Amino acid sequence: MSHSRLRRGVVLVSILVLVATGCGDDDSDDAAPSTSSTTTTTEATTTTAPTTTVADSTTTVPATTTTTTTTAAPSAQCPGDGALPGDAQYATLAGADVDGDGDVDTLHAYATGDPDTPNQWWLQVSFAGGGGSALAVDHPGALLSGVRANDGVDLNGDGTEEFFAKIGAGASTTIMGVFDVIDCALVHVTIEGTPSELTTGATVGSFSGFECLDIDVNGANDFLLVYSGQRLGDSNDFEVTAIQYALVDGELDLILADGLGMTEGDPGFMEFGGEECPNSQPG
Ligand SMILES: [Ca+2]
Ligand SMILES: [Ca+2]
Ligand SMILES: [Ca+2]
Repeated sequence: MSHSRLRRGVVLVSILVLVATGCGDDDSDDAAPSTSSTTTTTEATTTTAPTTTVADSTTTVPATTTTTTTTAAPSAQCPGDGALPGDAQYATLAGADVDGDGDVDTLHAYATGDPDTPNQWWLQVSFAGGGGSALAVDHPGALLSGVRANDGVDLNGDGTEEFFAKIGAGASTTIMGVFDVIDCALVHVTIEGTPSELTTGATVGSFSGFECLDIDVNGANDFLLVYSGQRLGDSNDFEVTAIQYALVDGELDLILADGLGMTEGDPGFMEFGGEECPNSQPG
């Protein structure tokens, strides 16, 4: 008896189990998937702002500044270097229109050699139109007295200026040279083939100097008059020599030489019809 109940019980239990499991299967089919689709829609907040690069119209380069002037540099008027050398000492400055073009050209006097003990003096012209020419001054007195150029003067009325320069000195006299420019070259004007050395000054027993002569009185110099006098003994008489020169092509050509005795204090003493040349005296 107890077995049948037990069996029945088992059957019931199994049925219940079957029912239970059957219902479980059905429920599992109906169960909706709880996985909610969390599709995180990424918002397009990263909208890159349009960088409107507006061209600044104020920075427009004017076209006129782009004209590249490629004009070639004008050639120098003369060859040579018109600049002072780097080792120039005691340099001084003057001016003369050596080519007569209306522009004043620059004159330099300077020394070279060891600092403070130069062994060579120079004269130099720097042309206003470019280029230059230098000339060594070899007068033995130059190293003691120094060299200095004066401003220009037209000695022969041809429209170009020559110039005097101090090239030496004695106890009571100064030695002046005459200088000219020929074909872009600075030259020491010669007298009978030797560089001109005009003495100016006076002692008790002598005097010397030079003047410019404008024979036809037209305002243009014609001749250079070089004079000197030596006292005759203890008298007041001087033996005077006066020589007229004409400047031609870098040479002072002899025109007239006079020797005449004059007495100090007499009318005409130290007067030879000319006038002191402009820019002729040692500065
Ligand atoms: Ca000139
Ligand atoms: Ca001249
Ligand atoms: Ca004249």
